[in-house]
Order: sequence, then structure tokens, then C-alpha cells
Amino acid sequence: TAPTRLDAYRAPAWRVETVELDFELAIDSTEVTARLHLRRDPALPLPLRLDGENLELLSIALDGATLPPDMFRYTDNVLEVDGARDGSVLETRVRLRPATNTALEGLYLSGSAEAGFLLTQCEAEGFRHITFFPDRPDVQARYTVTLRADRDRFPVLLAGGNPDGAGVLDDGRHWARFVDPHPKPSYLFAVVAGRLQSIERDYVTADGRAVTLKIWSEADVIDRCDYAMDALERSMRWDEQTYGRNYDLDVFHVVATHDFNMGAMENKGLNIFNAKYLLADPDSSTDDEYRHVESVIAHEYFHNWSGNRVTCRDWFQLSLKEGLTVFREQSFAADMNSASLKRIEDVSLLRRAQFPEDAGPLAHPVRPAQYSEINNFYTATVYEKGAELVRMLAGCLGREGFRRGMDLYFARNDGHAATLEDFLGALGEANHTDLTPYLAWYGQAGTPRLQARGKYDAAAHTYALTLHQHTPATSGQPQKHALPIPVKLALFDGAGQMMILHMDGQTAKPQTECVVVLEADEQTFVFHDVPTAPVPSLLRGFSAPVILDCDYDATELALLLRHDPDGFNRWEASQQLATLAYVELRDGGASHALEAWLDALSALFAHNDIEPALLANLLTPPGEVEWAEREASVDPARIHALRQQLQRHLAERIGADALHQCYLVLAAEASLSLDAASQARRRLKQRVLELLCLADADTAQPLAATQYSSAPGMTDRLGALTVLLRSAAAQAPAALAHYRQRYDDNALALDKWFMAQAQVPGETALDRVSTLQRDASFTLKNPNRVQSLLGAFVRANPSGFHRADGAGYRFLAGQLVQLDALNPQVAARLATAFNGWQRLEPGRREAARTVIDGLADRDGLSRNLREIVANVRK
Ligand code: HT7
Ligand code: ZN
Repeated sequence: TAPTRLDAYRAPAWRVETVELDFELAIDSTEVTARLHLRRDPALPLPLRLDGENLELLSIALDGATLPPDMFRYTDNVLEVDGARDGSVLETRVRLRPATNTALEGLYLSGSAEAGFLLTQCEAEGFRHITFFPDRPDVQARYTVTLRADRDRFPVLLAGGNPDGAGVLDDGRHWARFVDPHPKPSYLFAVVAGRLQSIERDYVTADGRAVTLKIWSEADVIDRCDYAMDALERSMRWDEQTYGRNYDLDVFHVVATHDFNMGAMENKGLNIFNAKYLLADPDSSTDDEYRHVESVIAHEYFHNWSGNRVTCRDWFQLSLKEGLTVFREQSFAADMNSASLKRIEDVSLLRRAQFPEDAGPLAHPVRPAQYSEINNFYTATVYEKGAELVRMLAGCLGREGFRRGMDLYFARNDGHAATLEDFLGALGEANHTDLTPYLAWYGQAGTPRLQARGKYDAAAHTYALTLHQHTPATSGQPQKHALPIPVKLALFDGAGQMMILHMDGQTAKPQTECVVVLEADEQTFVFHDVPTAPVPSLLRGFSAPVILDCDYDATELALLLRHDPDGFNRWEASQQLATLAYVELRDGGASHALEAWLDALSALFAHNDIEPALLANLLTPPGEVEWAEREASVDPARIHALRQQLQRHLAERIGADALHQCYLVLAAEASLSLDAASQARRRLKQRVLELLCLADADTAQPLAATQYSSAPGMTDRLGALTVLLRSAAAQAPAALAHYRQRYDDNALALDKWFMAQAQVPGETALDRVSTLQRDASFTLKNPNRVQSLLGAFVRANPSGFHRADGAGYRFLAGQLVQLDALNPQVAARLATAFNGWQRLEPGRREAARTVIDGLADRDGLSRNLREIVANVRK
């Protein structure tokens, strides 16, 4: 089928004003009756065409009369109906087979046929797997949903909207009805039915609405939902206080499932969560996982305004809701925890996940121009780069200006399906400024390279900073244009003090930080009254999603690393210095940067006056994926070895004794407390243990074994297990066996057991993963299990996956073929691990090419996997 194109968008000829849906629910066979009240656009004389996939049509009637067969056609996933007019009511009845739906799209079964429950997933185009409908986000309808089912098998019946009656039927069945007063697109529809338990909390919104918050899960995990409830309440208050947004129904349901293709789904009034992002308890969740639960709860809740009340006109506008909601979620997490640590985490993710996407054959703009399968475009580019673009806009407008703009955006587009132009238009208009130059960011793929060169004139006391931008060509976009790039900067003197800035033509009050915007290919910005040659601190807070190339020397970076008061930029200096040190090690020869990095970090470690989580981040060099991005001919095994060597130098420079002492102090305070300070100390303790293991494994391994067995919570337990595994400690097998037994009935904890082993670097990883893939607990039917073993191996273990003999690639291809037959969305996402194969060193490149060609030539692949394989091959 031909790809869908942004420039081919046409408004719908037919809309649905209201829809009544009746479900006769059962595991093997569910019947759905839909009554659509249709409106026709008189200006568009097109036939009534409804989407429908894998539907067994049982009956069809128009305006109360059964339709004869010659009045409708159901071919190629489209139902075309003759004779409909403005105001017509179309009634269809279809049969679904939830128990055999392994794709987890539409109506499906989570868990076993005996004990599991039914649920739906409709984004992006899943509603067409439930009934015939114009399944596009610009058709917004009011929904009334009636559920009927056996009372014992399905005691709980839920749909989005407010409850509107329930009762018992005389055949052991019961019913429940829900009315959603807010018109919504079909992708936000949801139903859940089964044996579930709940926890409940009353909430009163800032505008006085009493809301019942309910979190639902299967009985065995209901005691792990309390943290999510607290996080939900915090999110609701934050959105009221920060954006003036109130919740708008009488109930808000959240449901946990172990069978889900993504993280969570913001269905109106009935959010559905992958259990991984909802359940949390100290015994089985790490600190990172607690933070993820808080962020994902917030993200889905925030969608109620950025996505639901104001939705997307079409799927090309996906970042309108996702980029904006990620930005909102990031700001919330920054307010709840530490802003600079959050920024470090977000930028690291961008560099690890999005920069490689932008640099390879899968590169696409934040607003893509075309797609074959929309599910393939839920990418780091749409989400994470999209959030960076919103951050730039927010930065341009300032806190109050951005709020003014958001108020106008929500007011003007409430109840409508909007575009990115609507968004930038509202932000700009509310602030009497033109933001349309930033639209170019949404249409251009690739990460801009920003070159910065400074020139100090000692006689004139001026500093001229020349900025130049260049975006390399990406597939299908050979020509790139200059983008507006806001660069936040400061100048430091030789003693590490920030200078007062005086810029050309600027009369504002004295300041030590400013933003210059590069609007052309090249511009020079001149600062006056600069007493000595400065060290510039550029792109502070990562003010634009670009790759900065500044010809810093090691001394300058070390100065920023020691003195920059901004935690993020301090970390950034440490990353750049570590990268210079890596290049020195790689190329042999001088070791100025290495020495500067080791001196700076060992001094910071010794002074012990820095926030522990930041210190842990400073002591961590960039990851292997990031360094692979710099190489023209990538050898992942060599990158891994060099990174290990660099860290060993660091551990030795700090000294095994100092590391040991620091570890003992931190270990003495081991607690379960979740407050930021306790989390920070656990993080530093883990980093110190890892470094100690490089400097003196004989000392570190027994400490890790003790930490494993006496750990009060999962952060310490998993951290210790990881150190034992990665250093091939004699104690590792016993710890692994113990973990397996202890968490045998805890799916999420068992996922981490698979993951920890899949991530152990080196050539032997594949044998381990192959063995685990045959473990009785492994199944391709569960996306979390697939991610924890196969996803962790292909994405987070470069030296293991990219085995020199290509066996990793052949293994992945074999798994993809099997997985694709069960769950195309998950298969396609896993296949993106081939991204970047063109830059591998020649031996691996040829091995990867052969495997990818073999996949591309295969018949019977899903549209999802076929599109990724075809694109990655380019
Ligand atoms: N908006 C949600 C996206 C999502 C999804 C997309 C495709 C297939 C399955 C899916 N499950 C959830 C999640 C979010 O960004 O909030
Ligand atoms: Zn989202």
C-alpha cells in the first residue's frame, strides 16, 4: 500500500457526532454493536468509508433497515456504504476474538484465559480492530458505552467517561454504562473487564470538582499501587498550579497490565499502564524505577489537556501532543526532584536514543512527511527531540510568556484537533512575537552541528564569538537550511569567575548569562569590556538540541568542570573532557586531556563537597553508544575496551583505598528511604563500587556479595548483582540463582534478572542470551520479557550484540521473524537495533548487510517490520 503523506491531508467528509457502543464481552468471542450518528460535510460529496480491520461483520443496518449486500462493500480494511445522508444512523454488529489477539492492539486478553482480563489499546489505529469507524483523530465524537458480561468472570466493567448506571441481568450476567461528555477521537477509547482490585482516593480539583481516583490491578500486586496514587495526586496539583489545568470528569481510572506494547496510554478517564510503570515497592523496584513511575503517571495525566482536550489533526502532528507532554513531564520531574540532575538524565537519553536516529537511515523530522505504518513513528525524535523544540520555544518566551501562550493555545483549541502551526501561532500571538521560524525545526531531520570559535582582542578588550551551523544531509533530505539556534552562554575568567557581559547594542542590566540566537549559517557576536581572555560556557542547560563543536583545550574544560556553578554544564564539561581523553587513548600519543580529567575528578572526589548524585554523574564518562556516534568506522568491542581502560585509569588515580573508604561510609547508612538525598547516596555508592571493582576486584567482589545478601531494597540488590556479573565474580552464580528463586513469582523483578545478564558486555553475551531465550520463563508473547532480554541485548550491549562474526545479527533476525508473527509493533521496534550498521567497520558491516538483505527479501513480514527493514537498509 502507498504511504500516507502529510501533504495529502483532507478534512473528513463524514463525521460522527455521537456513538453508542454495546459490548457482549467474553474471552473467545466478543460482539460489538455500534450505532454511529453521522454528519456529512455538504462541500465534500464523497462516499461513506469506514476503517475496519480483522472484523467479522455480523449485521449492518442504515436508518433502522438492514442493508442489502449490494449496498455495502468490505474490502482492503475499508467498509464502503451506499445511501447514507447527513443525520443517518449506521448500525453494525461485529465479532472479535480477543483470546487470540497476540498483537495487543484492539481488544485483547492480558494473562491467561482462566484468570486474565480483557482490555483495549486503540492508539494509533487500534479502534478499527474493534468496530467500523472513521478511525482518524480529527473525527471527535461523544461516546456512550454499555458493557455486558458474565458477572463471575468479569466482576469489574470499566469504560472511559462518567458512570451512568449498572445492573444485574437474569442470566448470571451484569451490565454497566458509561457516558463521556467530552467529544474525543477514537484512539482515546478504552474498555477494561475482569477480576481486578482497586485502591481509591478522593480528590477535589482547584475549580471545586470532586473526583474519585482509582487504581486497578490484579489482586497479587494491588499492594504495589500506592506510590502511583501519590504521584497521580502530585501531578494533578502541579498541572493546576503550573498551567491552570483542572481534571474534567467525576472519575479517573488507572489500570495496570503486564501485557502492553508501550509504556502507558492516556485513554480519556481510563489510563492503561504497563505494570512496569505503575507498580513500585522497595523490595522489587529500583530508585530509577520509582522515578519512572512518577514521570509516566504524570505524562499520561498531563495528556488530558495536551492530547485529549486539544488533540492532533492527523498523526503527522503526533509531536504536538507527545513533544509537549514530554516537556511538561520533564518540567514536573525537575520541580519534584533536582532540576540539573533531571536535565542530565534527559540530555543523556537524547544523545543515546535520538542522536543515533537522526544520524542514520531512520532519520525523520519531528513532523515526518510520510509513513507506511504510523506505529513506527513513536520515536525518540517525535518524543524527545519534540520536547527539546518545546523547551526552546519556552526559553524564547520566558516562564510567564510561555504560560500566556499555553493559556491561549488551550483556550483556542479546546475540543479541537490542532496542528503544530496552531501551537506556534498561539504561543507567538500571546506574546506578540513571530515564532514561525522555529517551524523549520519540525520539518528538517538531522542534528545540527554548531561550531563555535572565539577570538579575544587583548588591546580592544573584546571577545568575538563566531557561531556557524551545518546539518549533514539525511536520507531524502539532501539540502538543509539554517535553523534558529538559541545559545545560552557565560564567560569565565581564569580564576573561574563568571564575567559581566556587555554585548553590542545591549543596554539591559548587567548580567553574567545571556542568550544569543544564531539565525543564519554564520554570525559573530561581540562582547565588550572583557578584561582577560575568557573561557566560554556555551549552550548552557543544553539550550538547543545540537552537537557543539568548540575548540576547547583540556585546561579550559577542567576549569569549567571545577567552577561552573550550573550542575548541568559542569557535567557537560566533564563529558567533553572525558571524550578528549578517550580520543587520546584511541589515537595514542599525548595524554593532556586524560591527565586533566583524572586530576579534576580525583580532586573533586577528595574534597567531598559536591552533591553525591552529581558526583556520581561526573565520575561516569559518556556511554559506548555516544562514542560510537563520533566514529567513522565503528568497532564496538574496541570502544568498550577503551572505555573500560579510561575508567580503570580513573579508579586507580582516585585510589582503591579512597574508593574503599568512601564505599564503607556510604554502605554504613544503607536505608530504604526514597528521599532525594538517600537516592543520591545510593547512586554514588554504586558508582564507587563499580570503580573499586576496576581498581581492586579482590576487595570489591566480597563487598558486592555482602551488599547483595544484605540489601534493604532493589537498588542495592540489583546494583550488587550487576557488579558481580560484570566482573565475572566467583560469587555471581550463587547470587543469580538466589535472585531467580526469590523473585520467581514477580514478573517485573524477573525481567531485571534477564536484563542484568543480557547486558554483560563481550563476545560471550550471545551464548548467555541464547540460553536464556530457551528458559522456561522466557516468552515472545510478553513485550516486557522481550525487551528485558532481547531489547537489553541489542540496544544496551553493543560489544555483545555486534559480535565480530555477525552471530548477533543472525540471532536477532531469527527472533524478529518469530516475533513478527505474534506482535508486529514490538518486532519493528526491536529491528531498529540495526540502525547505524552502515558505519560499522567493514567486517561487521558486511555481516549486517547480509542479514538485513535476507530479512528484506522475506515474504510475509508485517507492514511494521517491513517498513523498518526497508528504511534501515537505505
Ligand atoms: N500515547 C501513548 C502511545 C501509545 C501507543 C502507541 C502505539 C501503540 C501502542 C501504544 N500504547 C501507547 C503513550 C504516550 O506517549 O503517552
Ligand atoms: Zn505521550
